Amino acid sequence: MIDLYTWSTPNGRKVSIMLEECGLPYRVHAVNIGKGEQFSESFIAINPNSKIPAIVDPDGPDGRTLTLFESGAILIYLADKTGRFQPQTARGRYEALQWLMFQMGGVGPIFGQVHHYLRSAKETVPYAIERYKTETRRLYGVLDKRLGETAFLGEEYSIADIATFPWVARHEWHQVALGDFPNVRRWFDTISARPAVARGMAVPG
Ligand SMILES: N[C@@H](CCC(=O)N[C@@H](CS)C(=O)NCC(=O)O)C(=O)O
Repeated sequence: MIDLYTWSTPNGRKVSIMLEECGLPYRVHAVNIGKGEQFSESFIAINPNSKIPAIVDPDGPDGRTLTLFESGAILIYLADKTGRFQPQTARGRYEALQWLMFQMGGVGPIFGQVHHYLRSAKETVPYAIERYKTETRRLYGVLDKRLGETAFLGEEYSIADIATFPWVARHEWHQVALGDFPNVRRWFDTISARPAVARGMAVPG
């Protein structure tokens, strides 16, 4: 059984959604990042970067245990392990990976900065709020254009959508009205209706 180290955040929920979608059995270990549990010696042994999510799969490549951090790497690993949620053609696979990396390098870090400056910063920093909110809306525009051309970010529902969904689910946190981006709204509603997504979004309980 896979051990999942996670917390109630978008990066953690990417992995619980994927595990639910794949029907893989897993055990949840809640790492309370508000209390600093990510800095414990036992967790640093799993992720030297002190961030959730991470997994330990006793049935890794060659039948040996695999310990993995970085949500994008975990999603690719689980897609390779199961042969699911990534297109089977080389072209389709690279296209899905492109949108997965767009999430990892753009959506996650930028939306995260808006959340920080609007909800957690010890002082109000108008320049930072403006900068990251503007970039967030620009990224929504990119998503909306793509989703106006295709049903999902890749050519089919894939790890690219699974990575992006939990961040868009926090649209109220980054003060984006989904009605302004109708293609993102349609995509969001479609994915929200998947039972595995609802279960993954409820982790850790
Ligand atoms: N690039 C990493 C980011 C992971 C990340 O930022 N995790 C956050 C929660 S969403 C965390 O553990 N924060 C605790 C901290 O920064 O101390 C990934 O995608 O796995």
